[in-house]
Order: sequence, then C-alpha cells, then structure tokens
Amino acid sequence: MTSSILGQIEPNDFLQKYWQKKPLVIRQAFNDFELPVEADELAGLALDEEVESRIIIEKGKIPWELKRGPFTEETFASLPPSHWTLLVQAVDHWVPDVHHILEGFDFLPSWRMDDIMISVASDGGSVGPHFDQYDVFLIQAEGKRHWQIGPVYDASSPKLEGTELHILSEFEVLEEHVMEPGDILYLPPGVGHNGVAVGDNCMTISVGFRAPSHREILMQYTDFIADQLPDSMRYADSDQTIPANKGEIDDKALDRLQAILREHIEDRSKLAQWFGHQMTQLKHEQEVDCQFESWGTLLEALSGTTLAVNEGSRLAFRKDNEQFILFADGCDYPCLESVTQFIAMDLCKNNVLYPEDWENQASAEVQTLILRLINSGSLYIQEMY
Ligand SMILES: [Mn+2]
Repeated sequence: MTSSILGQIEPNDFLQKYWQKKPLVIRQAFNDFELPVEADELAGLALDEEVESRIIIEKGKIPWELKRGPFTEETFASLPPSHWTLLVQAVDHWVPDVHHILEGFDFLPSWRMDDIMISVASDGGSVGPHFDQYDVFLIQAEGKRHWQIGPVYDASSPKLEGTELHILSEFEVLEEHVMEPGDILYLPPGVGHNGVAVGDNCMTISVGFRAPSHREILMQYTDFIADQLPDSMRYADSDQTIPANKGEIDDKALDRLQAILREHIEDRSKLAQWFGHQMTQLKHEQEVDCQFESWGTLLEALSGTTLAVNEGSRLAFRKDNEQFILFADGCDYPCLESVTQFIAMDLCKNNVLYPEDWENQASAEVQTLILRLINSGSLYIQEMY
C-alpha cells in the first residue's frame, strides 16, 4: 500500500479542487486493499490502559451513551446486539500495518497528519451527525457504512442536549453514499457527516490532520519566546516628548509596542524552532528498546540490520540559508554537514536507513545523530528482511 490513496485522481487535482474545499468519494482507492488490523485486535487494544478508547451506545443508559476505556471483557460481553461503536485512538502507534497506511498520503506534509483512529461498529452503529475541526479521510476497511454528508457547520450550530457527544440536532443531508472496503471519503473541516454501519463488522479507519488554532499558535509561540526573554528587556521611550494631554496613549506608544511584537514575531528561525518542536511533539511516551553508550557498541548491534523510524515517532525538518534542523519527537537536531542533512531528509521521506548510510566511516556528526535518535527512541534497530 505504498502508492497514493487517491486512486485515479492526480494529487495536484485533489489539492486544487478538493483539499480543504469540498468532500470527495474515492472508490477503490487502493490497488488491492488488505485489512491492516482485525476487529478483535482493536477490542484487545481497548483493554490496554495505555490506549485511548471509547464506546458509544446509541440507545444506552442515556441516549448516545459514552463510555471511556480501558474496557474489560465484560464490557464487550454486555454490549447490546446492535447500534454501538468502538473507537480506538492512535492505532498507528500500536499496529505497524496501520502505520503503513500513512505512506499513501505522501502528497501532504507528514507533520500535518494526526494519529489514526479506527472505529468498529455493529449494525446501525453511529456516533451521530456531527462535524470535525479538521480534514479527515475515512477509509472503509471492512463491512459497509452508509454516509450522509451535509453542509458546513460551526460552533453556533445547534447541538443535541443530554449527551457528552457533539451531535448536531439539525442536520441537512446533501449527499449519500454507501462505502465498501477500499473506498475512501474525504471531508474538509466543518462538513457535517453521519455514518451508519450497514450490517455488523463495520470498520472505518480515520486519518485526521492536525491544524493548530490561531489561539494555540499565538499562545504557544509567545510562551516559547517569552521563556527566553530576560526581565530587563522593557518598553523604552527615550524619544518621549511632552504630551498634549498626559492621559493620552498616543501613536508613538503603539508604534513602540508594535516594534517589540514585530521583533519577536518576525524571527523566522525561532518560529521554525517552535513549530518543529510543536508539530513533532509526542502524545505518548516513547519506549526505548536499548541505550548505547558509544558509536562503537552501537555499530556492533547494527550488523545485518536496518534502522527504522519508530511507528509512534514524528519527524520533520527545516532548512534555510542559515541552518538545517531535524525535529524528532519534540527534540531538535541541528545538522551542519551535507551528509547529515541528506540522512535527515532521507529519514523524513522514507522512514528507514540502510547500512550504506553509516558504514564506510560515518562522520562524527552522523554518528552522533544516529546514536541520539536511537537512544531517544525515535529510531529502532530492525532486522534486515
Ligand atoms: Mn467525524
């Protein structure tokens, strides 16, 4: 499943006509779609306390009852015969085959991608008509789902009372589609949608995209900047003249304030640093297989292996005239040499390194980079196949 998930559609066409603009149904998007995870395996994950999961029962103790995992065998045994949905978050972190689905999304920046959520529903199962704040590709993996698609909704749209879920109380249906295994529905942010399982074993894989809100961008970036500033840097007005009225906040005062704001906001290298950290930040603690004290000890362990990016890891890089930084799981790795930069870009693109990348006398910088990425859990040693 390494080709694009857009099927017959050219990625360029998709970006111009549909991305963030309008819904799209892609029939049989994969050449030969294989189920990347079994429903039983998802139920198993929902028993694990490290995994975030939910069950939604339409006719539960209350309408649209929401239960939060981890669950037990008894939870599943006590479910009604129909109209329930199990949702498991970040399945790509736990199941490598699910992670590989992301490879089909090479036409978008990887740092825009969020974790993969998978839902399994019994006949009639649904989470109700709603909208999301982000773009989502809904891949039908098993069974059938009947989708109703509506117009764009927002925070002011009326919601159903008496449930924790955000369900639209008024939902207008503009389009309807029945999705079968291998079909994909793309929805831009805000588009109302309602998917109802047709028959049991309805599995839908949802690939969502991260988009920080303006609020988050402003708050987090200014926090990041503010943490680096000494208290001694102050509003200064050595050019002050006698005010016409001592109570007036004049244009010059605002100019001085704007100059301060601009000075910090226009620092693109700081902006890149903050954004790289932010977009590669992990939601789950990384498991580190083994630590190596030196390149020598690592090299022994590397014989006959490749190095793979951890399925839970997030990588990105930023290069401009002044610097090259690799970001991995919220850490930054400045790369000065072109060979190190090449390795960093290769990792971002292909998620794997081969022996030729470190054999033949890797430079000290390459050695340090690989060693640090392994010791922090961003890379792991993979048996050669
Ligand atoms: Mn949704």
